[in-house]
Amino acid sequence: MADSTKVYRASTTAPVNIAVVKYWGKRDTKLNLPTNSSLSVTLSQADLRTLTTASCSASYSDGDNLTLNGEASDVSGARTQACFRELRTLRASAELADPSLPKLSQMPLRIASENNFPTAAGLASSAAGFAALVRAIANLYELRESPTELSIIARQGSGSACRSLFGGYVAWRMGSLADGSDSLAVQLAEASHWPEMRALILIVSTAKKGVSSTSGMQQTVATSGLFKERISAVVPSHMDAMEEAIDQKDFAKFADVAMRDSNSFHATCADTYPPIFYMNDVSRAAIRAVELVNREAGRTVAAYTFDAGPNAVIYHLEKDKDLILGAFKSVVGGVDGWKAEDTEDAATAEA
Ligand code: 2P0
Repeated sequence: MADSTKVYRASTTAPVNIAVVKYWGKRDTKLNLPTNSSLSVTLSQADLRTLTTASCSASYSDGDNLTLNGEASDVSGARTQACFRELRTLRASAELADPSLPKLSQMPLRIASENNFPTAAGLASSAAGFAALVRAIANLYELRESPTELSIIARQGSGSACRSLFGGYVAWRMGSLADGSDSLAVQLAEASHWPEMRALILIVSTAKKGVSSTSGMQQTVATSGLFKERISAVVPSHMDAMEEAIDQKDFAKFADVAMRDSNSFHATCADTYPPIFYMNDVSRAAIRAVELVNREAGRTVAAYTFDAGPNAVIYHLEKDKDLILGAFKSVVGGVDGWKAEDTEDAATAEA
């Protein structure tokens, strides 16, 4: 007889990823199906990651529950429910195939998640959060699905989460099917392919963003003319060029595409009606600092990218670290409102 007090448990971590070709726009809001493919670099788990423990037991009498950094969080949201449902369905079919397996799919789940960085920092916490949630439950259920198959589930939690199932360089292929079964993440290269890659994260503001990504991108889809050009021509060419740059470890090309894609994304935000502004004066000072350090070096040593907020991520190679840190101390350090910076090794995370 099954032991009704037994607690089954599994833990995992998932890294933060920062897109260098950005996801912005959904063709299906329920399944988080995007209007374009995207590409990210995963940050080192030593610096930025979510640690999640999933457990289940027939003795849990209070239903499914979730804590984030020690505080109770809502599990009733459609996104969390979609992840639970899909993972339970996979476990239930394994239990059907092998009746000796304990019926974990029928037990309440408890999920405890902790970030090792401030959630308020405006970094992509939902990406690491949903990736860790999905992987922790998949481990608990001993599912055999690959990270790419699990990415289809994580995507339903938060679009960008599908890219955090892997370390290194990751593409989210937008797919074309209505059920989302081909909208998934694939690893393009391990972090070890280009171990010199680094990212410096400049925290401009820890304030919560004014317009959430989910609603911002829908406003852009509905109102921006520039957006049509972005998804039909700009992003497809950026995806090709970025994959080549990574394959060839060509930093100048990587930087050129990353900066152009960030600019293109923020231009479509400005072209949204009413316009959306994520960058502020300090963000723009960071862009000028990158331009200056590249000009003074006589080669491309740094690339900026900005997500749906004012914080800058500056990509550079290890050999140029002192140059980059120096540039940001002297050029941006004096700007009012500059809060703190976190140095960060990029792309050394292993999935
Ligand atoms: C990205 N961002 O590619 C882009 C760049 C923000 C700017 O993915 O609604 O939190 O959960 O699918 O994934 C932020 O959007 O949105 C995002 P949902 P998500 O990283």
